[in-house]
Amino acid sequence: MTASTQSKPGFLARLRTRLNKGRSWLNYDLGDLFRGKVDEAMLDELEDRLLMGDVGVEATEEIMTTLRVQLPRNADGNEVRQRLLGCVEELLLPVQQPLLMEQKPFVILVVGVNGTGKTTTIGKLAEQFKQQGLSVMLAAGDTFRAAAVEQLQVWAERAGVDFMAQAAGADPAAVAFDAMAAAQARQLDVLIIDTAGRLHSQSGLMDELKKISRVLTKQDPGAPHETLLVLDASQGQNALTQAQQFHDAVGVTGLVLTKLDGTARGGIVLAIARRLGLPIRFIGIGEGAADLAPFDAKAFSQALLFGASDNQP
Ligand SMILES: Nc1nc2c(ncn2[C@@H]2O[C@H](COP(=O)(O)OP(=O)(O)O)[C@@H](O)[C@H]2O)c(=O)[nH]1
Ligand SMILES: [Mg+2]
Repeated sequence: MTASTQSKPGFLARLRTRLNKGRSWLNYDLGDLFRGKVDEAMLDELEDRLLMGDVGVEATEEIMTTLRVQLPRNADGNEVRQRLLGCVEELLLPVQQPLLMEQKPFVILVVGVNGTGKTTTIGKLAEQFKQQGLSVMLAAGDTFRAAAVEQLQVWAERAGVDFMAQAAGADPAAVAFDAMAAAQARQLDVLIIDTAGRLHSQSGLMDELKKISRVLTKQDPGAPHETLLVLDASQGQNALTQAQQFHDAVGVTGLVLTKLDGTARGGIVLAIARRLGLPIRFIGIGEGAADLAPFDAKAFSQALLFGASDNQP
């Protein structure tokens, strides 16, 4: 059982128009460069613009080294653009690893800072999994904010999936324990557990997430099968810092990058891929249930460099 099929054509069209707010990164930031002469100065300028586009030092260096080696003498702007697309694809392909859900129930623990889109992503996944014929339960592990429980319940009802919650202020590990027991008893396919993004202290939050994880492992040695970190791509370098903190504390196994429709800096995805090397499972490009899809490295590279323009290779 795979988490989802390839992204649908409608999603790709929306990705192209929404990524970097409809103006492709290339046309917006790099376009004029490729109309001029290709020389050292031009390549230096390209390097600067990649850095300004949040691509990060490591990914930029890798791209520029490859470009300089590959570019033939007398290359024109179009040639540079094509090679750049190849470099971007090469950087992103290793992190294109769809979620495989082979255990039952397959337990997904969703973590991340407040407001990055955890609850919304869980709701979208619930709808999509349900449409694929899977049985799903959502567990309200964010007991810190009362509204968080209701928000998740609305998604569960809309998707028509099982829902498990306790009173606000309850121990999230107890919620996870009960949900796991119920999902096992009902022989459900997938259990997705929401968590808080902020507590009184950062170390308190990490301890709580570790405790939830331990409780699940006691019930099923393989669980959680996926610890999914949700990052808001519009937060740029901050997203990278968060990823490092969560990964060190709880051992992230996959990423969701949200709000790619709300940033002019889609280049952060390259920095994340290069720096963390963690699988990017899904990307989010809006608030609706259909605005989430498995990460497709080639489609994403095309959208990043060419946007909605007709000028595609
Ligand atoms: N534009 C956009 N908004 C999103 C996306 N994902 C989530 N949101 C919005 O971000 C806000 C915070 O989301 P929420 O799921 O409550 O975040 P949480 O605190 O991590 O659970 C909500 O208003 C969501 O609708 C996305 O991919 N694009
Ligand atoms: Mg939430």
